[in-house]
Amino acid sequence: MPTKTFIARTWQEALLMVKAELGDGAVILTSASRAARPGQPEQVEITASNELDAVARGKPSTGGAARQLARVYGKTQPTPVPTGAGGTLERELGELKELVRGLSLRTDLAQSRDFEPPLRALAARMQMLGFSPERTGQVCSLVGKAGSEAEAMAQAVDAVAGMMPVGGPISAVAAQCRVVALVGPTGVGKTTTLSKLAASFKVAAKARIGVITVDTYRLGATEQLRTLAGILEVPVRIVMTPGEIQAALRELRECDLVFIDTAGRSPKDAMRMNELRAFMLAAQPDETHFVFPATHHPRQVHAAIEKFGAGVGRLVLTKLDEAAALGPALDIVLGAGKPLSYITTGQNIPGDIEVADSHRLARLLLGLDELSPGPQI
Ligand SMILES: Nc1nc2c(ncn2[C@@H]2O[C@H](COP(=O)(O)OP(=O)(O)OP(=O)(O)O)[C@@H](O)[C@H]2O)c(=O)[nH]1
Ligand SMILES: [Mg+2]
Repeated sequence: MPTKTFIARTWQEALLMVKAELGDGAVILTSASRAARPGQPEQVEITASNELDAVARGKPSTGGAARQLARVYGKTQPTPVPTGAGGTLERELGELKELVRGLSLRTDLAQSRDFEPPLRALAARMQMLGFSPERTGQVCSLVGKAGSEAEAMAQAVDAVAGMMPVGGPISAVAAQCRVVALVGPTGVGKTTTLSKLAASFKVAAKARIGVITVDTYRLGATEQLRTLAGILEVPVRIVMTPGEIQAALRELRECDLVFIDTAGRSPKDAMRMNELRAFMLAAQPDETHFVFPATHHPRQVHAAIEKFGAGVGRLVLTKLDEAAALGPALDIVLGAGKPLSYITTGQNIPGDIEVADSHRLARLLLGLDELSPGPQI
């Protein structure tokens, strides 16, 4: 089916019609509201297609709209309308509300005389990629006069890159025993990221690496690091109490870099958070990186990072490969209020990690770059 237009009384109704007829992979191409005629209710109109999915999967396309997008952006990677597959009704409703907010913003853009067609197309594109209405508006206002959609897109890359704070990689100085801690909520990828970093610095930079783990709570947590340490031949110290951490650091003082792996903590668990703070106070790391996944909702990041304390200097954004849409990553980074050090893009050790680069990230978020293979660290 090339494209289909749905007319309804409300955005929610229209979106439900899109989903029912075109399925979860539907992509909204245009939207508009029609002024009510005397005695008749106002109507909204959405034109959507489920064909862009085929383009994204590399299947040949026959329809005009998909080809048009592919032509305009060179590489087309549209994101399906988020529908919260497998989620609760509440979550689906929440996502629908966000979609409606996004559509309202697009309608505003479409109705504003200040916005030319290239800018309106950019706004539609950003909505498809999951950018929040606020960021879409912000980026569109930063894009100047654009003669074409491709030009608007190029300016949008610069605008998103300019908004994306990056703080550079870990600085390893030979014989300075730099201590780097990774903290964050449970299961976000701390140990995996630490393993990638330890392996990269050991192999590529020939740095002397040491590892300390204070994660003795989870069954098998220390095994994860012991296995890695065995393969890489790096010393590992397991620390049970904050009092032991200085002794472990003294033992590893010949290393160029000492990584500290911490237990995942729910920011809501005050007792465990205090324990973690006591470990960090005793360790006094030179760098503390907060690990957070691109799969979590941006609204969770701010409260989480605040609970982990003022010592957090940089953000590691993990699991970009698992995120349904990458647009929200901009809100995660801005919500965290910390510059990015690394992004991770898969489970492979040490391959799936990159030093955060604002232009690469902007191109990823805007669907112009592929996740892999990324630049090696
Ligand atoms: N797809 C994907 N999976 C990842 C990535 N990073 C980590 N993972 C996976 O996420 C899961 C949890 O990773 P861990 O490194 O154990 O997470 P953690 O934060 O140390 O977990 P806790 O110590 O239990 O708090 C594992 O299955 C990892 O392989 C990534 O960038 N992409
Ligand atoms: Mg862990």
